[in-house]
Amino acid sequence: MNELGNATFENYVGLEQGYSEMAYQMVAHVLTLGYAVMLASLLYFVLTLKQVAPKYRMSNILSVVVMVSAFLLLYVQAQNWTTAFEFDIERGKYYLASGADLFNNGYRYLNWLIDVPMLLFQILFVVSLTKSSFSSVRNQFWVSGTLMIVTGYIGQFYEVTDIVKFAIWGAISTVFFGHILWLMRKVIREGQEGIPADAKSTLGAIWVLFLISWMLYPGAYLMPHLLGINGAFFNETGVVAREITYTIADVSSKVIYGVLLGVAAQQLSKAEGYVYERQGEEKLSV
Ligand code: RET
Repeated sequence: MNELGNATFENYVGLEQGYSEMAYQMVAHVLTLGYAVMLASLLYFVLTLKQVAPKYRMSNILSVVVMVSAFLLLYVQAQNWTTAFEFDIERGKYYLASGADLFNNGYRYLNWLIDVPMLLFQILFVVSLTKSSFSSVRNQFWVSGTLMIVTGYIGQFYEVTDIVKFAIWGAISTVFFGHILWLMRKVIREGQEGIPADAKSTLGAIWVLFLISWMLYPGAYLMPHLLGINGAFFNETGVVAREITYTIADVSSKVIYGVLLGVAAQQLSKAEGYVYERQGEEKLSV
């Protein structure tokens, strides 16, 4: 078993058990869906830029940055899957291809390194902080976001070979994650003060979405051991479950989050007298 070294469990499954047609294709398809959604949403965020007052537009711009980086890295992640395994006609399943790169979710982690700070900064352009300082919150988001990902990235290499290191790096990462959740809740609470009811409830929905979608990532990290260490998920079902979880998490934490922030920004813009439908009409009425 040791010849795979620090490879992640997808490779061990591909070496010994192999992937059925259904499992292999489900992963290939869900990875493709992931990057297709990012490209489509890129257009959405560009086209809705002017629907909000100028001071809120940075939120859309950051969504555009997130979409471009996610599209590229998820595309490479999908290619990594299809080249790492090949169909063996004798055995009727997909096995680890010889001579190709092994599969690793690392492209995702690298994508988060860009996207996590962007997603965290993004909300700061929509809410108005009453007590906290913008630059202090921004720096804390950046430091904890980066450290959470780097420590998790190191940990995921040990998911098969050294469960203790896997757990320790995962635990360190979780400390930074806890800090991010605490800070985000504070930012949203402050942002809800003194704004119209509709924008307030949109921010409430953003908090719930944030909490659920970000929790899915540690769930995917733990996936091979979620039903016992090297247990009932250490197989193709666990691999499919991991990629589906990542894709749901990505679409929720990047796209739906960005759309909801845009809705909040529209509600705030309207309350401040910015009416998108009337843009250009002023010139006619003078
Ligand atoms: C890791 C390692 C195990 C422990 C924890 C993790 C948290 C990851 C998170 C990632 C969020 C990513 C997002 C990406 C969007 O582009 C690193 C899996 C707590 C919360 C939002």
